[in-house]
Amino acid sequence: MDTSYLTPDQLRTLFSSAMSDMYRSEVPQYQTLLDLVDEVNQRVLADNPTLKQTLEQRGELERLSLERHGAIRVGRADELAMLRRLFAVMGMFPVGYYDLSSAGVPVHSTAFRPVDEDALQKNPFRIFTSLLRLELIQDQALREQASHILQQRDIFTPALKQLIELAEQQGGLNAAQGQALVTEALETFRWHDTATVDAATYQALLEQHRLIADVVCFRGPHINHLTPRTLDIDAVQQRMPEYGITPKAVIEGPPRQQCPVLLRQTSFKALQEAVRFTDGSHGQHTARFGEIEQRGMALTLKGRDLYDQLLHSSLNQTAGVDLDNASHQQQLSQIFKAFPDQEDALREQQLAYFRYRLTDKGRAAIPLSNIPTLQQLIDDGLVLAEPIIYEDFLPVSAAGIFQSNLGDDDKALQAGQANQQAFEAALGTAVLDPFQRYADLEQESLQRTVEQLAP
Ligand code: OOG
Ligand code: NI
Repeated sequence: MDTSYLTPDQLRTLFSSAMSDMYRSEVPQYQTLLDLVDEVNQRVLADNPTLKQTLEQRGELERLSLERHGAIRVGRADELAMLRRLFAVMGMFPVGYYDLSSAGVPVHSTAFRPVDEDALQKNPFRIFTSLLRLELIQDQALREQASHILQQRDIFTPALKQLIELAEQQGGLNAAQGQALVTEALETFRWHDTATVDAATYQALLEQHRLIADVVCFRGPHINHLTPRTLDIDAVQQRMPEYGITPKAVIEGPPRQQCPVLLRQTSFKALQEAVRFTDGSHGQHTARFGEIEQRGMALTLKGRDLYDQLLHSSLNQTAGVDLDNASHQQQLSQIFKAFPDQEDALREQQLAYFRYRLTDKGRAAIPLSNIPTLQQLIDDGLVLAEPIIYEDFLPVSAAGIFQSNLGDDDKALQAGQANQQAFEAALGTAVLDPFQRYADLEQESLQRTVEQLAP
């Protein structure tokens, strides 16, 4: 018997590529999006030899076309808890709490993702995972009905649950078991074109909120999008129509900057797909789409506060106005003039996180008996500060992605309250604090660098 275990990174890579294959065949337009992203990425690389070289050195070139994240929505606490166990086997852990109810979307969420730098480097695949908040359904009878429907289903195959337990007991899975885990996991995330309810029930839930119908009326939490990385999100947004793809109205997140920060995202609008109800009637369901992302620097709490403040003043200025993307970006750029756009300034004002390392000159200077200030080390060219990439999500952007894919006619539910405690109780553990992760990374790199200089 094979007793050598696959690493969680290997399992995650098997999983993400199997999900990608499945989604491409389920949603052909997603393949079209991948083709467009690839064309734009190749053009950016051809125009930017320095960027190409940097990506090559970091080993990122061959991973460029791999998906960076996907998203699912579940309806029950125990479903979320089992997902936590499944994703842990693949080296993905819950980071961050996202309250979408403040934007009228009746879910709260976390991102299951690799945490260590090394694991992120190998494969950063994440799953943005939302839990429906049934308590936000006002109609009591409908709330109870939704809960009852959800109780009837089991989104995990018996074999999957056994393999998760086996992995936990053994501390890993061999190649055959790992392959089986991935195959079984796909059963959870695949699309079902038959609903578990009749057309009238579907309609009633849809009218409460489209998301509720999406979560409650199907046998499983179909993957609702996958998201590759683009090197030029503005170009992809602009060119989608050429490829017969309808983009959402605006790119979410910060405007284009010299020093990109956080996360910019856009998607194509969810497709209308044929579904069959238990009464034999046919209908259409809108849930699945494709998305792209471009990541920048991770911001400190102070930087994030400034980002949130500027974003909200932009949202307030344009409330009730339907801006196209070009006008939106222009307006956003205007407001973001207040956001420093130089690495030095971002570092000196402690707005972003950095990773420190010795330069060649720094290594040649070892041992240094008198260690000057960090700024001096940087000014003298002994130490290099590189931005740390943001690996998480943004609640306002996520709400924008949700909303644009639920149909424009959708009413927001009454805004609810964040309830991280209830989410963590369902999950069975606390979520990790993303800010703490970046702060630790920065601190560790600084300490390592200084120790190297003065051994
Ligand atoms: C998740 C939407 C959020 C993102 O990238 O911010 C998201 C969903 O629609 O289920 O994926
Ligand atoms: Ni997404």
